Amino acid sequence: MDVVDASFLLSSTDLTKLPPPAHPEIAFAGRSNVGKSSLINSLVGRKKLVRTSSKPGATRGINFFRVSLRGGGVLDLVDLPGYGYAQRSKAERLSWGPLIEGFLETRVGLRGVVLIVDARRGIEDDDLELIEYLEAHELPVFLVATKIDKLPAHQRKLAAEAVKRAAGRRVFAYSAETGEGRDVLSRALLKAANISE
Ligand SMILES: Nc1nc2c(ncn2[C@@H]2O[C@H](COP(=O)(O)OP(=O)(O)OP(=O)(O)O)[C@@H](O)[C@H]2O)c(=O)[nH]1
Ligand SMILES: [Mg+2]
Repeated sequence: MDVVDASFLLSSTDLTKLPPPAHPEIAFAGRSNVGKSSLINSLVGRKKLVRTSSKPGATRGINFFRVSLRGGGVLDLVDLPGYGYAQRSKAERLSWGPLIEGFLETRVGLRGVVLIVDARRGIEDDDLELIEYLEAHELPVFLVATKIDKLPAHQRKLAAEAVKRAAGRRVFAYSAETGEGRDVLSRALLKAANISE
């Protein structure tokens, strides 16, 4: 992704306050602490665009980032709050479903969802549920196995293959730490957004 400019637009838990759909959007979803925000920073090549944390629950609302690309294209990247984090308040956990589902069902500019899993943990039930939901809503899914750098080199391919088998779909191996997988995923996302490089 040849980024000219990247900036934070807004964060909200209110679907009516999100930006009007001016540009193609790509959303990033996954379990809490899996590395969603780090992946956005890595894709965009800006270390501190999105706040990351070693503690789960860092990303709360729906966060919009706007990226201008060298060819003139503009893409909105949407960081979604993670699921599966037990320490959140009950009210927050209960509000997650309607908020995310409302987002996924109403954004007319949404071109795909990057679903991120930890390469070491693989696919879990809530990830599979989200994949089924996205398929049912005919939203393109980009399944990413991230933190691949945390595995010894000889286990990386096996781990990615295990995720692929469990999900029955293509998987992108990724590391926000080393940048592995960045170009392949970038290309797939730009294609989905109909932006030529
Ligand atoms: N080694 C390594 N660490 C990573 C990678 N991606 C993320 N991390 C680390 O994992 C932790 C969580 O990363 P975040 O990007 O904040 O995760 P998140 O999914 O946005 O978390 P929430 O917003 O809390 O749901 C941070 O300490 C990151 O530095 C990776 O590819 N490799
Ligand atoms: Mg985050």
